[in-house]
Amino acid sequence: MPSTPEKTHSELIRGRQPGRSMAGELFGRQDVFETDVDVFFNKHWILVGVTADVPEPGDVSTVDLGKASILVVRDDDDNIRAFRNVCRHRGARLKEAGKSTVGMLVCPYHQWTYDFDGSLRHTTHMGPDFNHSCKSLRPVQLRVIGALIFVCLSDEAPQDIAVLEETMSPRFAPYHLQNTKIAHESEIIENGNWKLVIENNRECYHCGGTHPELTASFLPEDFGFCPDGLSEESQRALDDYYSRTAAAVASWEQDGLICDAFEHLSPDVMTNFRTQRLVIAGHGESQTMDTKVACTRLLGDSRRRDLGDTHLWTHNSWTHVMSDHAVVSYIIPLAPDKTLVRTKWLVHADAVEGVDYKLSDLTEVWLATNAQDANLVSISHRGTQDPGYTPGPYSPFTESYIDGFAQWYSARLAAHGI
Ligand code: 3BY
Ligand code: FES
Ligand code: FE
Repeated sequence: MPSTPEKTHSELIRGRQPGRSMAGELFGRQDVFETDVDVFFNKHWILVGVTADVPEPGDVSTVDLGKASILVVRDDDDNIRAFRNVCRHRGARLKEAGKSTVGMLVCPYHQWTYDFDGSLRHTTHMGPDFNHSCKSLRPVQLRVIGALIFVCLSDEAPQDIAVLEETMSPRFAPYHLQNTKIAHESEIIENGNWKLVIENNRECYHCGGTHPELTASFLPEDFGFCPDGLSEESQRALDDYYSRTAAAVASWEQDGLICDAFEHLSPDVMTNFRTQRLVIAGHGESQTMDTKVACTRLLGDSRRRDLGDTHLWTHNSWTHVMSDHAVVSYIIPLAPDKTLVRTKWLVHADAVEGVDYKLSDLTEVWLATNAQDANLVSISHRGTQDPGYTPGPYSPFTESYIDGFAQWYSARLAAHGI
């Protein structure tokens, strides 16, 4: 019997019923994965690190992304630059993934030597007529927003990165995020498709049942839109949250701090993001187990500990900035069922471990949350690959951002001819 031909990527995505989850093939198929990487990671702006990855001139951070690899370098004038990690001689990788410090960028193969501005400074055996000037490293477009490093591998980088920059620069400014250091980093290879990682990050339907550490400090706003199932206790907690929010927003605005939600998520945008200053529960200071600051050396100049949580999510990252520390996570797709999640905890550059902060207090909430989410991503990936899976309905109250993500995903593929 002839087998039914496989659906195309386009048929799969456009066959999705509005309000329902995606077809399993969109998470599991190799061809879909390759197109996703090409469109969403090679043609859009992606977060690949923080300025504290390269704190001093000559520091290099190398990020591998599919077949591509990117060198992020701090030059002698403290500018951060990005280049393709490909030698202009015969193409060897200049640096392996990870961090290092160098005087110049020297190719390990035949020692072609590049300056931090990418220009080729030195070669041997190439003869007197060899023109060095046309063999600079290929630059990669880069924007530093707060401390976040975004790059775009495409020559036609989406222009609406300017919206992200204009929106986030003033929100991040009070925290002086470039004057931070990495107190801790973690890497998890999650056993699931990158879209499941992002979907999971865009809903907190699962938070109450999964994240006891996070929910000590985190009260998602969309919790309030659920019209059913709220116990008296939850309703009281919610009323309390709304009155706290109103009071906190009034006092933040008095201090000139930007609070309102800004969403750039519709299918016609290229750079997909959301931000808002969220109220922290309990003592209202930080995403810690006791909801107080984990680091007594605060970020920036403010002496206020109750600055809430300025969150930002993009299609490959999520960031939370509080008065005492920031947590930045970003994802790199590795395979249809494997996604690397890197997380960095930032504190004031002068903060001293054991004096100003205890590492376990700083990292406890998000280490636990990330591990819990990794498990959720794994069980959802495996379930969607089961022949028994059929797409199910999103909650209109707590999963609307996932439906929005699917619409944006579809529109961006269409814009690239898929
Ligand atoms: O679970 C997640 O990935 C995120 C963390 C905060 C709530 N949730 C949307
Ligand atoms: Fe780099 Fe030859 S490939 S110097
Ligand atoms: Fe979660």
